[in-house]
Amino acid sequence: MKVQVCIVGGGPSGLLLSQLLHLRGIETVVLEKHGREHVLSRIRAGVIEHGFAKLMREAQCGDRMDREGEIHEGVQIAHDGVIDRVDLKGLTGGSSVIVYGQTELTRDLYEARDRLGGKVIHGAADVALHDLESARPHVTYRVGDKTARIDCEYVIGADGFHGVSRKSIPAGILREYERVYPVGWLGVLSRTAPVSDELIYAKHERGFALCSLRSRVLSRYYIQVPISDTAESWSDEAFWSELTHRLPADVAAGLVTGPSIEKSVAPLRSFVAEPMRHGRLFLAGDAAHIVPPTGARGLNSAASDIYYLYHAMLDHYENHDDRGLDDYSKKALARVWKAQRFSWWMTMMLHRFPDSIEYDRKLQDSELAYLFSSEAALRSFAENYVGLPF
Ligand code: RFL
Ligand code: PHB
Repeated sequence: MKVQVCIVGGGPSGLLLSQLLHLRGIETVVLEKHGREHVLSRIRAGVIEHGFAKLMREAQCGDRMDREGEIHEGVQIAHDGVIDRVDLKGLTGGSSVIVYGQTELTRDLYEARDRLGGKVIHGAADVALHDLESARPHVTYRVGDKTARIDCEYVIGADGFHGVSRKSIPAGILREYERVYPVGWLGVLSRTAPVSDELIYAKHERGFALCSLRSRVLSRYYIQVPISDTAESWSDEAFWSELTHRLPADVAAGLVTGPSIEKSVAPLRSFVAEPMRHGRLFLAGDAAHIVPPTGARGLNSAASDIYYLYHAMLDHYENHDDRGLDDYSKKALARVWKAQRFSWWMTMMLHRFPDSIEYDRKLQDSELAYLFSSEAALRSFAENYVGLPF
């Protein structure tokens, strides 16, 4: 098979780029290791920036998001028995975030790919990238016992943190920066009314907790757990009991509990790989960088990569101008590192780390005290949370 752009990974990054390029007449194929239902069963992000939402509309995938997504004009932080609110709208001159699940967004992208007859190959095993430093790279893969080859002009590595694309860049060229946190998030999805209209991030001496939602009848809650814990080691009852402990009493009193529909533990990690380009390979999204979920930046950072890459590809194919491709890594990384900083900062401020000393905990208190006593600090928080400009 011959195609202009071969995209490895059928998560949100890969699908969005494929859809955008297709609409401009640039041919793509997406190679996805898993089946569609598997991809759609991963419960992940819930908070979307307006820049990302705009890109979804440009990809003709925004209708359901605009109908069913909830606009959130503020977020709340519970600490020391009080709840403080960050007025995102007021502090940013009118901006906000959209609460719309990654599962739904990915479903919308798959349906859009179906409508246009986009090529997405599921169950692609043993994906390998070849001749990335030449003008004619190719990708090989296997489905069942059949192997196949795709000749292309560009390869996009959108295959997440555990994918093959980043590992195809020679070790002497790639630099990796990483911080692993000694805690995880246990997440529960339940068909219950959310405890609050707005997200509540809670700092507590027993550990961090987050109250989020997917709709008026679907809640998403998280609690910080030791990294060695598994979802199976937590019964629903134990989860609800621990969450109740970590929320202010008046919030906990309104908590509606119910059976978990999904329960999983996510490790907390900050990671950046540089550069994001090697020859004809361009990395995007979690393949190149990940953040702890505390600042809700992961998927949004993936979206900004796609924005830069999409425009760079358009300039190449429509205007024979390669400056966007040449600048991609530098431009994407500049924004990526800002999301890293914000996610790290929010994570450090709100979690209870097993190795923390009293001094660290006093600093956490003073971070919060400063945040809610300074309009400049609140404005900075809000500006980062709604998403820095692309
Ligand atoms: P994905 O979603 O990991 O998709 C990569 C796809 O590539 C496939 N793949 C391969 N395909 C072919 N060959 C191979 N060798 C392959 N290896 C892997 C995989 O099967 C998969 O389908 O990466 P992508 O598209 O870059 O998207 C990134 C986002 O998924 C991620 O950043 C977010 O989920 C992070 N995140 C959040 N981000 C936000 O912006 N806001 C949030 O509120 C938010 N909450 C979260 C989150 C992530 C979480 N977890 C579980 C890590 C909450 C959680 C709990
Ligand atoms: C979620 O709803 O899954 C969610 C929301 C905000 C975060 C992380 C996850 O910071």
